[in-house]
Amino acid sequence: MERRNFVKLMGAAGLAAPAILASGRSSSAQDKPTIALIPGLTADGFYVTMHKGAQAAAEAVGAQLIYQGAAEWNVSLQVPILEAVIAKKPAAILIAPNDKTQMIEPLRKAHAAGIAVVCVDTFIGDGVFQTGAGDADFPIAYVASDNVLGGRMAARALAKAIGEKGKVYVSNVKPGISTTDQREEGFKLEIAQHKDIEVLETQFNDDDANKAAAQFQAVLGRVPDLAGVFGANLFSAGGTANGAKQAGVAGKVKMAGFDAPESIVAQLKDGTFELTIAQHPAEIGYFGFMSAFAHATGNPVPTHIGTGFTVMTAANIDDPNVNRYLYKSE
Ligand code: T6T
Repeated sequence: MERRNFVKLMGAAGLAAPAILASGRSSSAQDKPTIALIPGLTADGFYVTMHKGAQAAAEAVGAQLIYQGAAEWNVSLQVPILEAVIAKKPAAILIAPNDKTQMIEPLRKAHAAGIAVVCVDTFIGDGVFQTGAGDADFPIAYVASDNVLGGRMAARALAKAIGEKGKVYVSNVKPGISTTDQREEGFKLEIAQHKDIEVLETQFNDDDANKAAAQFQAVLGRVPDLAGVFGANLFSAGGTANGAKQAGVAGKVKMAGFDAPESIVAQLKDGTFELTIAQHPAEIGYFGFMSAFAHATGNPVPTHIGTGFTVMTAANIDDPNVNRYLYKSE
């Protein structure tokens, strides 16, 4: 690392002789970059937990974090928030874009204003950045779970739970969201290896758990021998589980979930879910913030950081090494 960058990083991190830097300038809070985090939406334990990870990183290096988001998953609500954040001129913006195509132009404005963009959780374009190819490769990094793999993991578990045969469907948010598109892709790629399982048409719920519940009941009405469902995110899984409970088939129609709100504990124990795939949103927030901070202090960063999963089942949910990955609700 160049000495100039090292001194900057150490100064910003509060690790160097704090009062006076080599230049004689005093180190103060104003020297430290301000970094913003814009979640996919605020009312979601996944992003509440990501915020905590980003806050921990900000405190570790003594930098400022701005957190601002919309209450719903909706591009037309996320764009004005992005614009308001750009006006504050942070050094970098971490964002979970609500749509992989529609958020490209709004984010290009941040890039044009000299603000580094880091995609966390969801991406724009194809999620491969800094290659010089395509029109959406300007973000400096993408920090997220491997969502295709997550979909495959859910498919394998669901296939086993239904005895390798029968009809299943995916309850999903809406097309155009990188994460949930990739989960569905991974799910279908894996199920294609299980010849006696039929995947029915995907049900899109707009991130509305009530809609996911109603859709479950409508599908069950048409397909009484429905064997299983993959709920591709927190609201899809939670809503579908409620639908199954109301229809009296919780535990009979097998369910694989994605995400880990606190309510999942009881639903694993009572058999509503076979498993859920917990992401590690605090890691995403922490490493997203650190990537932005490193860049803002003149240091190179990897263009992609993959974070992990924890598979939660009734058998392991009481293990503290597992339930520490439950999402925080506030
Ligand atoms: O599954 C997460 C996130 O990864 C996805 O992009 C959107 O939905 C969640 O926030 C859960 O509600």
